[in-house]
Amino acid sequence: MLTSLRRRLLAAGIAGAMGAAVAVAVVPSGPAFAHGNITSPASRNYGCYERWGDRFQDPAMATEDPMCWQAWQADPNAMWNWNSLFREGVGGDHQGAIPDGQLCSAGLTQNGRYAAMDAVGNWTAASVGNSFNVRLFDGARHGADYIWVYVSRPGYNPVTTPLKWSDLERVSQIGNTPAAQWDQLDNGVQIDVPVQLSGRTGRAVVYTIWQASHLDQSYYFCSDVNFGGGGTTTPPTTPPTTPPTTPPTTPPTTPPTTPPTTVPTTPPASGGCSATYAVTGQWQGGFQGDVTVTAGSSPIRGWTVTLTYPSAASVTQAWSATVNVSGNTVTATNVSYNGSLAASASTSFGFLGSGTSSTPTVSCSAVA
Ligand SMILES: [Cu+2]
Repeated sequence: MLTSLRRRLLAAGIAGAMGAAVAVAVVPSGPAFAHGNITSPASRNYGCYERWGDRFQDPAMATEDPMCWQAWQADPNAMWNWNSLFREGVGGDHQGAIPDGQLCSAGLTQNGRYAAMDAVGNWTAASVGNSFNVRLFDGARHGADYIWVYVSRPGYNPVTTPLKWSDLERVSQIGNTPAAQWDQLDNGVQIDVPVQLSGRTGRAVVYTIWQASHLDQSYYFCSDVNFGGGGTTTPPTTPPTTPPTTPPTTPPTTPPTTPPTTVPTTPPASGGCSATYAVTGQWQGGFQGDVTVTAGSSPIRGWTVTLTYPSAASVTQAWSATVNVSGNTVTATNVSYNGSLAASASTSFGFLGSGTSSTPTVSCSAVA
């Protein structure tokens, strides 16, 4: 079941050195992954994720939203990892770190994953008035040392011209704001930065720098707007959905197209563990599976969950577990931080599969 989607994901490097081998290991790569984006007016990659994530291979996008189409073709990881458009160690010298023409990719950060955001053309633009809010969603609850909002100057045309620092004027900012002071959501926090302009019409780019209160981590976002385009910014209908903030890599999250299905395991051996499996998202060509692992009546020091599918399985990404695929079987073993569970305590892991989800049988074995 090596679908074209999987080949494309592989080509794009989403799963590292997975190759075409039958057995794969996807290991979380570090604790400092990043979590946030401008959800309104949506940044280029967040907007492409939000509008097309559940049908990213739909050729209608090529005509309806061509800049998103080119972005998905260039590297779908720019959308799946919509929350990781950042650089580290910039030391506040944003202009020194990011050359003109590369502002929207944060200077080709993450090995150029977001390069398509710099492409010049007719990006879908949000209609805004001269007063609007820039909404930053922070799924990791980093909070901000500061948030700077720039708007491109009158006369700059993003449809025809690469964006340079000299095109930008800083129009709003907030200072040190811990996450506790942001709006609290189930899956993170968000904050609105008000912008007040006058006399603006037509297209512009809103450029936001979020200096997260986490390491020296700076995020850079291009949002396309159309002033006077008939109203104020429409906030997203729902806050973005992300998995818990602990996964080092965040998978695509899309609304499930079918109700999640939960499969209980056969009763655990005494003192062992049990696991439940649920499909929490499904889209053309792939799905997200989440598994909850629960210790039995005594504490455990580690666990292995085995999912056996009716046909060959394919996993493109996983978090909070070390996942191996062999034929029809997906084997997931705890990582260092979630192996030890008190009696009856639970933890969870997740993964992205390619193809269509089918119902596996689930078993759990514990290290006592
Ligand atoms: Cu982060």
